[in-house]
Amino acid sequence: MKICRFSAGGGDIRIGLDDGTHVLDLSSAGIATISELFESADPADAVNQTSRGTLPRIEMSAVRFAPPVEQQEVWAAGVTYLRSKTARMEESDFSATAYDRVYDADRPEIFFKSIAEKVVGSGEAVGIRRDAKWSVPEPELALVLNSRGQIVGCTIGNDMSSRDIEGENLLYLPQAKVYDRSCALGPWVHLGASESDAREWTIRSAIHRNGRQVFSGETRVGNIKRGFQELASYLCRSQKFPHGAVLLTGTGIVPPDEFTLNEHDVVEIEIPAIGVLKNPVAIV
Ligand code: DO4
Ligand code: MG
Repeated sequence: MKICRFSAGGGDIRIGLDDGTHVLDLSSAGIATISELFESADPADAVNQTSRGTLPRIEMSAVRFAPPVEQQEVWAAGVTYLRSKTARMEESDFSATAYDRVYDADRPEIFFKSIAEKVVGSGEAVGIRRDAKWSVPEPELALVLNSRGQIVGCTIGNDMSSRDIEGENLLYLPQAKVYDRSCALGPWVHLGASESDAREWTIRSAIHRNGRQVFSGETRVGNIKRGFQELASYLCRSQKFPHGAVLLTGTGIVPPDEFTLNEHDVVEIEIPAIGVLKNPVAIV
C-alpha cells in the first residue's frame, strides 16, 4: 500500500492512496495528515478502514506530489554500503581512515540532514552549491519512523552532497550535506513492508543532461551492511522525535569520480515498490 501528500488544481495539500491509475483522496475520509496516520497502531489498517468506493479519485497526471513530511526531522546514515566507503576513502586524504573505521564500528555514522520545511518533493528542483565543484545525488532508501521510533514505512531519498567539500575536511560534512534543496523525498510512502521484503528491492538511478542519459547505476537494498532496526535504534538513542523522523539509510550508488552534476540535469531515483523520485537540478 502506498500513500502520499499531494495537491491538485492548486488546492490544499491532502493525503492520498495509490490505486494504480488514480490517487484516492484520504483527507475526505478524515485523514488530514500523514503524521496522524503514522501514529495509529496500524497505519495500513487505518487506511483499509476507509470505504474506498466513496473516496474522490484524482487522475495521476493531475497530481502534484508534496514531500512526505510535515514536521518530521530528516536524518541520514552514511557509509552503510561498501561502495560508499570506497568512494569516501578515495575522495579524501586524511579522512580516509575515519570512513574505514566507521564502516566496521558498532556505532553507525548518523547525521542531521533537514528540517521538514526544507525538503523538496518529486518534481521540484534539488540544489547544487554555488561554491562546490563536485556535486552528486545520493539515491537512498529512507525509513519513516513515528514518534515511538517504529518504522512504519519506506520512501525514496536523495541525499544531495558536495564531494569536494566533504573530501577536503571531515569537519565540513554539514556544509557538504545541508544547504537549500539538498534533500528530496517521495513520491510515495510504502506502508508495511517487512525488512526482508525491502532488502530484495533494487534502487536504480539515472541522470539526464539535455535529454541524454549521462549516468545510470543500481544497487540492491540488501547490500546495506546494517539492519534497519539497528539504524533506527541508534537514531533514537537519547533522543525523542515527537513528530516522528525520516532516516536515509546511505547510498550504494556513486557516479564515477569525473562526474559532477550540472544545472538543469534531471536526477531520477526509482525503487519499483515505491515509485520514481524525479528532480531537476538548480544552483543554490
Ligand atoms: O560521511 C559521509 C556521508 C556518506 C553518506 O551520506 C552515504 O554513505 O550515503
Ligand atoms: Mg548519503
